[in-house]
Amino acid sequence: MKSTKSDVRENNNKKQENLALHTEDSTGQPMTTNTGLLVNNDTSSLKAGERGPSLLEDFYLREKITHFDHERIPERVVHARGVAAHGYFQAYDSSFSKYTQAKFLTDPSRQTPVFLRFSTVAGSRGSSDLARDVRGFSIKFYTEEGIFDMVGNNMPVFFIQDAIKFPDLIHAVKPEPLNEIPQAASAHDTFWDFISLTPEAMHMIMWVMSDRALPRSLRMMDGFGVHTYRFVNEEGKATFVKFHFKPTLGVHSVAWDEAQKISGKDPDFHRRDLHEAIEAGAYPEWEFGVQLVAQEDEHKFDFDLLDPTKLIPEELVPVQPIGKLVLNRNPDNYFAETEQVAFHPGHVVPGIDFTNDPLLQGRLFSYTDTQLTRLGGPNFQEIPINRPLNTVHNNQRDGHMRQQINQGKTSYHPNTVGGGCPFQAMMKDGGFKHFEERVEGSKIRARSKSFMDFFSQATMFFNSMSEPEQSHLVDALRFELGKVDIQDIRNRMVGLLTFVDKTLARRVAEGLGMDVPEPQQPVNHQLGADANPKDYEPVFKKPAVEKSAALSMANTAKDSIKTRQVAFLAAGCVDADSLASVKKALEAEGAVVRVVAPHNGFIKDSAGKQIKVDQSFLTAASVLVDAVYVPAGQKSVTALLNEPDAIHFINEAYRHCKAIAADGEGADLIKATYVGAKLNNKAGNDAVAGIVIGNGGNDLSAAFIDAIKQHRFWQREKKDKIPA
Ligand code: HDE
Repeated sequence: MKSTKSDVRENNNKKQENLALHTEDSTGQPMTTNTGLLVNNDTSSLKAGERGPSLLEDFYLREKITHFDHERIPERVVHARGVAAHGYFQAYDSSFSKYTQAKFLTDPSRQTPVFLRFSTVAGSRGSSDLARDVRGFSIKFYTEEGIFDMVGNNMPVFFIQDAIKFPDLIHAVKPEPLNEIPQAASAHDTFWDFISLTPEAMHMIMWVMSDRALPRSLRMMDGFGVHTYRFVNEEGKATFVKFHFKPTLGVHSVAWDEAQKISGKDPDFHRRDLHEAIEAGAYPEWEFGVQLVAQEDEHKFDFDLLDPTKLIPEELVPVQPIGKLVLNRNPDNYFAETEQVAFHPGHVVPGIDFTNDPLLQGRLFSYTDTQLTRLGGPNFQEIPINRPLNTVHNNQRDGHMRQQINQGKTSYHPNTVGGGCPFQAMMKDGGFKHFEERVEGSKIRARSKSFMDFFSQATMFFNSMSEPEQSHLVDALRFELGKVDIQDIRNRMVGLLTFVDKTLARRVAEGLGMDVPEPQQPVNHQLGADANPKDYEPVFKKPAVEKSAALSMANTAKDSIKTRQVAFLAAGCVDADSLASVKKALEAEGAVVRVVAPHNGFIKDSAGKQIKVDQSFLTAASVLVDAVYVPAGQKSVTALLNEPDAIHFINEAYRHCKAIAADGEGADLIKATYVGAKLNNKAGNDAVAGIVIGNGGNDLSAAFIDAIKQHRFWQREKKDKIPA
């Protein structure tokens, strides 16, 4: 269903009305040219005779082809691949008005429209969703006081401390210039060359090599503002603030082997998942929370609050919930909305201000600058998705693609001819007052010496992880550095890892078949040629917090199977009750059941009822689902036993540590796989964790639901690997 001028649907809000003014629905409409002329023939060009040359005079052909020729715009230089959705934010109460005058954060009666765009960073617009990468998390809040953009990531820290290094970082990670290889992957020489010379990146490297870089779903990942910002209250008093968005479904990931396979089976896995969940009414939700630090406590931590490679451990400053963010509507048009949306960390509203984080400061320049080219000129704020709720009045005029038709004679201020309008608003009526920070200092091109601890939080992150998470991180580094050809780069990287954790370095070195290099003082290459390295020596210290529970995904919410995809493997004569009862139980909990069979169309169950097949083994894959179930039914199971893809399905689901259930004869299929031997011999231990076998009589649904809630049984990985 499309929203039209007269049909404003669902979360009926001002932004939607505003977008509806620009939305067109062609249902029941004749075709026209861009000048409004009716089109009678859209299939043949104008020719001199049926077999003759086409005529230049064919204005319709010319218009159509010309428009087509210009359909593409430059993709974003970073974060090119993205997907977005509409929704709203609502504060829980007014308690934060002590800290901020931002009304959308303190007035619980308001629902502020939002547009959230998720992205990967390195890949092109057509790359796979499952790249090992940071995910962008950008929210446009259309508040009554103007637009606030929270342009964040799914990881709370960043690679570099100063914006001036951003082009270098991105040039290093993007495909190598001589052959444009590899696409959407950091596993190549230039990235690791740069990182091995940039010790400040080590904390972020821990995050990007962790499972956080492989989200199960965009709906199951955190969002962070990364930089320290400021809240400012009505009295002008400021408080430092870090932004957090925690998903109600918990933070979950896929396995690396799985990610690579998904990239082939369904490169649109994440965008499809988001679209389908919203269409099904399973609206993704995040709790917006803040960490607050009083102005006078600025120097109380063992790191600098302005250093974007550091986070504030939640043990030191808890995250306080401020409200809920819900996504409840898919865009009507990908290009018009998701592609043309323009975020900017400099879009703030009264009550939210910047700090002097040197990474943030550089970003304040970059976004408008890049959008001027990407969106074709200075009027991109007039594109419907970018417009604020209120009407814009100022003296800016003209430029490419101007939409607003300004009336009157004046376009300057002050004026008398236009009655002094648009006039400057009084502060009491709103507007932005910059926090009056006292700034003093000599002009100097240098890095703060308080930024020189590169390792302690990397160590804290590694310490905080569960054993399987640590193993995944080791494997990730082995994979990435295994793709590096230049041995010196591997040496430098493993050398840097020794400062994070010696065992980590040893395990990575083992995988690379090399010795751990003698620990050497890491050289801080990020300094100017004339800087005295002695002044900028890395600082080595123990992390203030040894382990932080919030950093491990093992501690995330595991209380729901909502939107989880469960494959039911079945063939003709599948036991009617065994299929229907489990399906009903899972669907009642919000899971999505897909019947996978040897062929498309329909199969008959044991009661003779037609069951619709959702996918055949040709188009289905275990990597695309969260759990697998084999219902009872002798004939059905015999057919599946003759289907190598069914055997592979189970083996692969087992390898990726997913919940697996079988009922009655269904257990025979499990026994025919690699999993079978484990069932016979080792019942009750890690090898069979998450496997639920029913005897055809009692209902296994409850046990299966509990298993799916766990997301993964990583403990299985400690045992022998399954060749799937
Ligand atoms: Fe960005 N970044 N960035 N970035 N960034 C862009 O803006 C930039 C940084 C982030 O969904 C660009 O419109 C610089 C940190 C997201 O449309 C560009 C620096 C964080 C998105 C740009 C950074 C981000 C962008 C490219 C170093 C996390 C996607 C297209 C100072 C807090 C926004 C565009 C969307 C996009 C510049 C660092 C997040 C080139 C110079 C740190 C989520 O302007």
